[in-house]
Amino acid sequence: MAGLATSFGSGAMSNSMDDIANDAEAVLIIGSNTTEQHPVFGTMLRRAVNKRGLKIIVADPRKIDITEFAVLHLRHKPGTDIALINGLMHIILEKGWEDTAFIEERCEDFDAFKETVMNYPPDKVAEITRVPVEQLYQAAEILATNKPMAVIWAMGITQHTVGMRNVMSLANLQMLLANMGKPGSGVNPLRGQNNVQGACDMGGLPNVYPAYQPVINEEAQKKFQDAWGATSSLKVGRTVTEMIPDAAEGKVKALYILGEDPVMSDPDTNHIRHCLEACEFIVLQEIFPSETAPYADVLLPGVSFAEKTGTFTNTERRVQMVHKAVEPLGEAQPDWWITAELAKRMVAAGGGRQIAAGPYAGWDYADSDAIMTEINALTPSYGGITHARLEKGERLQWPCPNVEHPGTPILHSKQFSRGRGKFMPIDHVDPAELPDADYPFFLNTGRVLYHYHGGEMTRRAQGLMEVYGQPLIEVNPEDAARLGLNGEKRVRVTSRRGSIEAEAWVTDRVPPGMVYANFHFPEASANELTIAALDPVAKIPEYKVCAVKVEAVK
Ligand SMILES: Nc1nc2c(c(=O)[nH]1)N[C@H]1C(S)=C(S)[C@@H](COP(=O)(O)OP(=O)(O)OC[C@H]3O[C@@H](n4cnc5c(=O)[nH]c(N)nc54)[C@H](O)[C@@H]3O)O[C@H]1N2
Ligand SMILES: Nc1nc2c(c(=O)[nH]1)N[C@H]1C(S)=C(S)[C@@H](COP(=O)(O)OP(=O)(O)OC[C@H]3O[C@@H](n4cnc5c(=O)[nH]c(N)nc54)[C@H](O)[C@@H]3O)O[C@H]1N2
Ligand SMILES: [Mo]
Repeated sequence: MAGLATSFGSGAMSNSMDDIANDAEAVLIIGSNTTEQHPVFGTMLRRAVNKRGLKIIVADPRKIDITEFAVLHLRHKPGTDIALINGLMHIILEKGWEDTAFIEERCEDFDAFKETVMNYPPDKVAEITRVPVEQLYQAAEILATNKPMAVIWAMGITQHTVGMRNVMSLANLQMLLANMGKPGSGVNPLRGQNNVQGACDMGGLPNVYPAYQPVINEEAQKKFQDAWGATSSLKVGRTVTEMIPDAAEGKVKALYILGEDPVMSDPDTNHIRHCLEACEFIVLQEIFPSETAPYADVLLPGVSFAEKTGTFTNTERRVQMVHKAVEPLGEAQPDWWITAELAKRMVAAGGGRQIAAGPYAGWDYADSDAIMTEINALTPSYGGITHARLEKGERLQWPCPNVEHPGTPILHSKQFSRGRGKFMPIDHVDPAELPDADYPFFLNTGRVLYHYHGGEMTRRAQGLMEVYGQPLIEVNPEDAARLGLNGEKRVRVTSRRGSIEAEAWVTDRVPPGMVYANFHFPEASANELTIAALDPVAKIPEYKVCAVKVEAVK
């Protein structure tokens, strides 16, 4: 999701968990189920509330656990974040709470932005978002008058057709209040997986080499060509959400899938099955035979996190060393080793793009330390992050350009990556599919504390299955009564794309008119229902909004 890079560069947290927990006076948690999905940070925030009175505002359609620690819960309609943030900024401008000096010295394009925000008076915003006008005023005052204030978000903000625009709106808010470059402030997307930040940093994106060096930049291309002795095209590649549908159209003929389970995790599962069936050749590198395994022509056994040595880069850009704790079973091998062996064979068969020599041209790595040495040489922000320093216990956050550098806990303290921070005028746009007479409910999807994504790992843990052993669909008590659930527990949820049946959890965690499902169990995965509408820039699917009907199963 570094596709979400705006004025802020890479789409990483600008600040660190420590400084937010220690120094923030207020925090806006918007679209992040922080205590269930980021339990370590969630605990730090709860402690900050109890110990020093940190003021939390939660903006989330669901009554998630962290709302118990919040001074205010804005329960807006899903997919209306832009209107909500514009409404808050409208009030901030009306009251003169913006930081004029910061805006003049550090930012640009304020006027066009202001003009747009002026179109979002509180009563109009209340109508779009269903948040009462008084709450909008309360929220704006708390956010503007408690400094520093940090904004924290996750998938509730990005998994929309306006995901990128949502993020830009939050950046506008923080520039308006000068909450940038200081402890306890900033724009803080919580990255989800142990190493999704590292994967993006290493160029696991269609448009960049490691450290976000653009593939369309000839200088960057030459640098990697000289180092690797190989070419790549100067064109931006495809994202996952484009590749798999392209397989159905014959535009992609083979897929090498590594550590992904698209049958469980991609939107509109029926369509995904069709695409995988149509694909000529699929290699799947896994640690378990997942739901995607039946579609693969070849299965390659990788090893799990506990069976290998290397680094993970976490949500706050901190590079952490992990060590092999158990020996791999059978023929399983580290993922890097399998990939290198595949590459060697491709080069030998003349199918690779290896054309010349270069200091890092071969694929003969002795271990992950040797890979890190190459990273140090080619990835400026990781220049000084070596295994030796990490082994000594140094806590290193990139950018860390050389071995003397202590790392960078807070970004943008003097200026933004692009120079001046650019205000963007952003208007509310409706989600791709809204409830109507045939499909009258909002479907919202995501996770629960006890399971991880497709559940391939967590459904194998007996203790977790004892606590949460089947998929549950959250249904509001008013809706349960209206549907005649009456003690009957099972519901059928149907969208234009598919249907699932599961037990209902009747709870006011969801508002009336909305149900919430997870994608942890193959027998009732939310993705049978979700829509494959994508953000036009980031190409992330709109997992957080589509329309469904809900029926009691007798
Ligand atoms: N236990 C556990 N932890 C995990 C994971 C897991 O599978 N299990 N996965 C990891 C990964 S990869 C990720 S990406 C993160 C995800 O972490 P989160 O993004 O925190 O998790 P989600 O369950 O996707 O929930 C997002 C929140 O957004 C809210 N929301 C829904 N729609 C909207 C909206 O329109 N606007 C706003 N403002 N909020 C909305 C939901 O109610 C929910 O509280 O979790 C990580 N941590
Ligand atoms: N409806 C809905 N769908 C969603 C989301 C949502 O909120 N709602 N969230 C989306 C998000 S944010 C994410 S990140 C995706 C996650 O989607 P996926 O990445 O597809 O989900 P995982 O279940 O984590 O799949 C990872 C697979 O990797 C395997 N694996 C684990 N460790 C290793 C390893 O070390 N090596 C190898 N080779 N394999 C390994 C596991 O067995 C598992 O089958 O789901 C997305 N899908
Ligand atoms: Mo994620």
